[in-house]
Amino acid sequence: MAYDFHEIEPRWQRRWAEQRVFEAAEDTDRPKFYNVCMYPYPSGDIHMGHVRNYTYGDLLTRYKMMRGFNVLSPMGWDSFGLPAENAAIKTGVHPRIFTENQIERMKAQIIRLGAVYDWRREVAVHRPEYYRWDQWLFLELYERGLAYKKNAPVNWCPKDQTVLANEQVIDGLCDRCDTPVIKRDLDQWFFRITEYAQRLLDDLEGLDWPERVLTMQRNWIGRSEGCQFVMAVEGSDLSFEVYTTRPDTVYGMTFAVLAPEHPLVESLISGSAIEAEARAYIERARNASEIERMAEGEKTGVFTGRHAVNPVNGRLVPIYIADYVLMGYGTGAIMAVPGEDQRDWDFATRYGLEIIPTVERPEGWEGEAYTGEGRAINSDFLDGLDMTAAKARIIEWFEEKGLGRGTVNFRLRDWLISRQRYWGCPIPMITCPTCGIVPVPRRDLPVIHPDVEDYAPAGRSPLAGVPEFVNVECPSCGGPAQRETDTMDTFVDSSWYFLRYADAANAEEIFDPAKAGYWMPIDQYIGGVEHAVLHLLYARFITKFLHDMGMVEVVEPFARLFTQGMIVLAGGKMSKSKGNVVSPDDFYESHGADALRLYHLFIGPPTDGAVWNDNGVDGTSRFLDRVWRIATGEVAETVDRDETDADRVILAEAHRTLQKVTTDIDRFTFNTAVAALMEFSNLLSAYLRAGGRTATLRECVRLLLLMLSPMAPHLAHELWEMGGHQGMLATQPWPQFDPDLVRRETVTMVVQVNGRVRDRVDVPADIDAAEAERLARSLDKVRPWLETAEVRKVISRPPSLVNFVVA
Ligand code: ANZ
Ligand code: ZN
Repeated sequence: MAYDFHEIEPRWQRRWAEQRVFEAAEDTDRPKFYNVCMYPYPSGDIHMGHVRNYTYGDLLTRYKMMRGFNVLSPMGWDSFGLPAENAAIKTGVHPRIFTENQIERMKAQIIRLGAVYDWRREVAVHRPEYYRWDQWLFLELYERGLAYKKNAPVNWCPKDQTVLANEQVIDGLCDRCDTPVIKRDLDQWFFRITEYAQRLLDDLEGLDWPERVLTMQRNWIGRSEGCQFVMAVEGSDLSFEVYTTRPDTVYGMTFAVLAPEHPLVESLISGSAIEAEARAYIERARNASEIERMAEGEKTGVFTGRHAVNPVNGRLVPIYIADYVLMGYGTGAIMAVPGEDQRDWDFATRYGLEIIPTVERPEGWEGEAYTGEGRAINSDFLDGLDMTAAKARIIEWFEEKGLGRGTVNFRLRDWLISRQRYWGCPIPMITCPTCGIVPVPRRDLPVIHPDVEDYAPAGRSPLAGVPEFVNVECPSCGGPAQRETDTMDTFVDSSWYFLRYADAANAEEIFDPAKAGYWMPIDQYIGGVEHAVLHLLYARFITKFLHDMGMVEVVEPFARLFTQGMIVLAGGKMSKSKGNVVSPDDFYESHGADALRLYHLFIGPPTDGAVWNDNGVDGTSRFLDRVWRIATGEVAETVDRDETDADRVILAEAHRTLQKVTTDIDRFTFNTAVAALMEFSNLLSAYLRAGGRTATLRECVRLLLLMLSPMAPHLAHELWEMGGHQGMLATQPWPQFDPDLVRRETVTMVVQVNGRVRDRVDVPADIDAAEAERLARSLDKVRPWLETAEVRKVISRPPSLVNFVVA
């Protein structure tokens, strides 16, 4: 009987669903395990990147369940966003209908993979029963001063006609359509994430996350300690504050720089001789991206004709306007120290400004700014102090004089959340000519999208074109007022969806804190590294906010994070927009879901990227065929007889494989676990062909199926049932290996120095030469002989002898 995955796979998928094997409830008898794969955008088709992700997640769900955990693994849809809206512009199909269709298709593909979820908890963020809680969250943030509106220059994509977050601008281009991004002034809503900057930094400490991701988060938050002090503009009562991380270099200041957007600039240039030149420069700077402005190399600027006073020595320094200083960071103004800052150096050399070194250089240092450590020079009372001492001393001086103070700065900016789009969560705010900005009362939530005629953006949200939506009564005075027509960034939706899973059907509350309290934190979060900064940071922020509200106990949502490597094809990331998607559907037909899953597990270390190869699935498919033939007795007949050495050897191999597979799964090296199973199935075939014993085969197959259960669940379940085992495989306990069987035979190895025996040690019979030498060198009775002499030669004859020839 052949292995008929066409029939077997859908049948088991139905049984898992019907018997509700993977539906989870709070249960205090077993330890909980909350397992989440980052929810997908419903593009309509899953591709191999998704398959990799869900295969890992599903393996873990099944494995942890067998290990006795109460596992929750839910799934949902990040279903707001541009593609549905763009499709609506093109085809006229309502984004809701378009999106629901995509979800249906994708869900079927995920189920067909054999990935199991508690579907009762499914969330889709475009449904009003979900996004009303986005709106609720917005109101909570607003009432605590953490959501605010301000006019700000924003990144604007002229093609998509929408605002982009800084993170969505890649090298000056829109990350969706590659159009050059320009700057525009708009009234925008922000979330005050900067309020949480220090906590977002501190709490990274206890997380079991890839070091790379932790570093990216730290850099994004960008904490620096420095000093802020006031500089007076000569011949006026104007002044400005500068921020520096190197106050110890203040005697080396030879000019000062204001960002082109700095509020003081207007009064400095207005009516001056350089006004026209300065205005042209400022306009150019405004449209340059921050990345361009921060780029290394050539710096440009305009001299204002005015001077500022260095507070430490009264020296006058010229004030420039230059775009390498950004308004959104520090105070938007700097003291420039070309001796120790490379950007200032570049600028000073270009404009012929003086350079005064204030840190002692190493011998022979020439050219360029010196950014290293050293004693202060040319710095009056700081001279001779090292950098740390000089910083402390000068900050003290500023504070005593009341001219400045030590400060902490963060690179992190507030989160710009408004989008001029239709297919997002409407912001629940109303503007009244008399009362100003008024929140929509909670009883009126959700604010639902009206249907619109025209989705094409025109620099404002399509919602602005629907008078019945826009014109409302002011909730406060009853007069005519207008709704906010912007919608929220989709990162708002994804900043708390994992909390909603805990209580997805709740119509009274965002979630029941007791239920979230049981499941949180997420014990394993799995996703792509492309979300390393934004999604994770926003979700951490909102979790902390909900914690402060008393809604969740934990302060961090994701205790452990795994970021999988990317599947690439023809040199590029697999994605729908690039048109290089390999769909799993064809493989479900040709090889079955189990073979596809196994190939994803086998393709390489999960952290590494992998190049997709259509033929790879043939290999894992052949392996599954072999397992089928072994288990169904097609390889060779077995007999009932007493146990022989050969039987004991294969059983020991089964236990060694079990030990390896267990540790490999625990440390996320699934590829080597699959390799071990393949190796074992080869040994088992050979054993059978040489004449196998029935009871031994049965035990070996039992272990093999238990191990395969999380990896190739359909085939394993079918064979388990055919073998007459009790209960469904998924609910069996994970087997324990027998340490006595696993232990390999040991041999006594002799260690000699110049042919004289110095020690004897028991080693595994299959020890290799390098390991034997390493072990020999480490022995207490051998080490002294090697320390005092030079080892000329090592003769390593594992497992019996190592001889060191010394002189
Ligand atoms: C003088 C100085 C001397 C500086 C020196 C550095 C080295 P981090 O560490 O990233 O916080 N800076 C301050 N505000 C700026 C702005 N809005 N745009 C561009 N640059 C700005 O960087 C802080 C340093 O970056 C500050 O310290 C300032 O230059 C510059 F040897 O002041 B420094
Ligand atoms: Zn009003």
